[in-house]
Formats: sequence, structure tokens, C-alpha cells
Amino acid sequence: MLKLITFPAAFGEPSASPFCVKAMCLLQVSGVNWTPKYTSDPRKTPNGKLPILIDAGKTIADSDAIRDHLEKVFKTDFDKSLTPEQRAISRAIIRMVEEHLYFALVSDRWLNDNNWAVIKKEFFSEIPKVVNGLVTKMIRKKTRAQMTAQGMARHSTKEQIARAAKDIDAIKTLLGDKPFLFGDTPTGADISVVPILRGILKTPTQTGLRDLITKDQMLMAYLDRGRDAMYPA
Ligand SMILES: N[C@@H](CCC(=O)N[C@@H](CS)C(=O)NCC(=O)O)C(=O)O
Repeated sequence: MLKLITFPAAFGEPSASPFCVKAMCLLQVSGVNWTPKYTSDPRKTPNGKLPILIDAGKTIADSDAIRDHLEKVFKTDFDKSLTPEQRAISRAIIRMVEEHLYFALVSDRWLNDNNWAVIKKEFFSEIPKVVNGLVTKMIRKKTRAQMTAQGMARHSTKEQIARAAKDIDAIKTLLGDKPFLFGDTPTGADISVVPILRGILKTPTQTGLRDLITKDQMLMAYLDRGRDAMYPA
């Protein structure tokens, strides 16, 4: 049985982390037997991040590597219905959401003061009260430094939302009136896009970033469809 090391559920999503939700969807869609193991501490993992897949004692770190593993070992082709050109577009979409839009979500969750109050309670309530304030302040500081190094936090909130809107518009254009990005069934791109957009949607504070999704009924319907088709039961 494959074991997925993942952050716990949050805000009605099966994990607080869109990358962990993506890994869950990869496992679901490939039809393998798997079980989750929850942790909130990724510090000792190979990349200091989650998710991680354990397969017969072998550790596979990073959701992209998990996808490669499922494709190689279990012969799952997540893009089997796609042409070479569509596969190339899919790869570009995945990089756009995972290496850009995701950071707008992180910034919205961690650096927006209204959201931070909610996040702090949802993610860190089990840290003892006496040290909770200090520890969460340090974690937030580290996240701010990472977001500055990555670049997103160098933009104003308005600029971040404008940047995210361009990505979301590209997704909407590709989706059109199809059920999924490339047709009637979900492919690898949906498996990356849906958890990140749902992560934005389900973070409970109303923000300019979240509004980009809630004001669009087609996108909202797509996110429900994606959850129903790919998420663990
Ligand atoms: N490229 C990685 C990204 C994973 C990632 O960023 N995970 C975040 C949660 S969404 C994490 O573990 N963060 C913990 C930390 O940075 O301390 C993947 O696809 O798995």
C-alpha cells in the first residue's frame, strides 16, 4: 500500500496544501491503493516540504516526482487523450499555476492580516498557548522572507491580484465551456489547477484574490466538477 505523507485537512479541503491535494488526486486518478499519513512538520523531509510518497520503502518527494513515479511504475498516463501540442500547453499551464499563481495564494493566506488571523487558528492551534504567539510570528516571518525571495511579496496587493487575474483568465480561456481543460475528462493540468484554485476559494476570508473565483460561475462549476471527479471520497 502506498503511503502519502501530507499536511492535514483544512477549510473543507482534504489538505491545507494544494500540492498535497494534487498528490491525492494523482493517486486517486491512477487507481492505486494508498493511504494518507498526516503531519504538520515537513522539516525532516528531503526537500523540507510536503507531499511525500512512500512506495515499498522508497521515498518520492515533490508532487511532480510523484506524478513521474505513477507514470513510470504504474503506467498511468494522466494525459493519454492529449495530442503532443496539448501536452505542451498542459506543461506550461502547470508551471504557471504551481510556480506563479500558487504564490499569490500563499501571499494572500499568510501576509494578508485578515487571513492570517484565520490561518493562525486553523494551522497552529495545537502549539501550546504560552509559545503560540512567538512561534507563529517566527513562522510568518520566515514565510514573508521566502515570498520576498521568490518575488511575489515585492508587489503590492493590487499588483498581486492583477498578476493572478491574468493566470486565471488564461485558465478560463482554455476551459471555455468544456467540462475540463482539455475535454470531457480530467487530465494532469486539471489535477494541478483545481487544488490551487480551490485553495484560494476555500480560504474563508473574502479577499480580492478570492473574488476572482467567486464572481465567475463557470469557474465555480469547474471547481466542483474537479473535486467530484478527482478528490478522494
Ligand atoms: N514543488 C513542490 C512544492 C511543495 C510545497 O511547496 N509544499 C508546501 C506546502 S503547499 C510546504 O511543504 N511548505 C512547507 C515549508 O515551506 O516549510 C511539490 O510540487 O510538491
